[in-house]
Amino acid sequence: PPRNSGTGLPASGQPLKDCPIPSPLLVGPVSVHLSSPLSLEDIRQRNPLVLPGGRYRPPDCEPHHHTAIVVPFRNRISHLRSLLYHLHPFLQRQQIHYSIYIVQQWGNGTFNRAKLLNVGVREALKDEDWSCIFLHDVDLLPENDHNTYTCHKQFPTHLSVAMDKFRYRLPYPQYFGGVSAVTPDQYMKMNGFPNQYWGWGGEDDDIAARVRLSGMKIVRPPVAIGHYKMIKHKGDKGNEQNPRRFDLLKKTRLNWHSDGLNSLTYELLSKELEPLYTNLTVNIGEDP
Ligand code: UDH
Repeated sequence: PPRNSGTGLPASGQPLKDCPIPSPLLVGPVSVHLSSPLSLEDIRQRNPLVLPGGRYRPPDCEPHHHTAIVVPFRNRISHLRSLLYHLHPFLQRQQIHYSIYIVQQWGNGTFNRAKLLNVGVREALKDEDWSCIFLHDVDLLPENDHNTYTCHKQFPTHLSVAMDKFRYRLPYPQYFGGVSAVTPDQYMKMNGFPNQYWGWGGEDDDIAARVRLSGMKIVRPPVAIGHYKMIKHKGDKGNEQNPRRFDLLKKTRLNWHSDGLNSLTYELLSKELEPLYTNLTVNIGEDP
């Protein structure tokens, strides 16, 4: 039933029943095809219940989870189409309340994934009291909807434990890249993510180190469930390997208190509620 936006109740006036756990809509493993992704308009038509900004709430039950998906982004429009095509139905089958945020780095300066993630978390929390924030690369497509996009109460979660690129195994024990999730409390506890990693590499290992240094650990779904397909691509212009990453990683222990959420500065250039996602365009400055 349609909701009455003033009261949060359905138009019938009756409060909704809690969504069942697990969701009866789950199908388990799905095959992900990457032939030509549909146009954004086609994807919108296939997802009629998604509201502007890429928001969704299950229409007939009260969700237990409120998840913001934050995607660092620049110049990957075909990957974005594939992600939206795949992720909207996937999340709706999980019966969660969610919204998708694309955090787009403005300009041609060196890419900075972790800083964009910091911006996305901060901006998403201005919209809603999200219980969980997903940090999601644009080129990773989940292959099993039992991999729920929800957070562990105590500890940060790493979801992309079995990527086809790494022959469906964890590449190394501390790996935290690809798709991971934190609650706002966990994010605060680790002082967010580093702002100083310009270019490819290292920032995900820094984030994993922060988890440990702030007294937490990483939790993961079973390998059989955490399957992801990565869309093949070449290295991006403006995201060359960062030669400083090894030196930076040696200093995480010293720097994590002073570099992160508490030192984040940026200029939000625009925020647009597109039909399938919220687009944040941001000036995060340049590698000094
Ligand atoms: N990203 C962009 N645009 C860029 C760079 C990165 O959107 O120009 C985002 C995107 O969400 C991507 C994520 O940052 O999924 C991580 O970047 P990545 O895909 O480059 O990292 P990954 O380790 O890729 O997944 C490594 C393959 C590069 C091939 C190098 C060949 N030597």
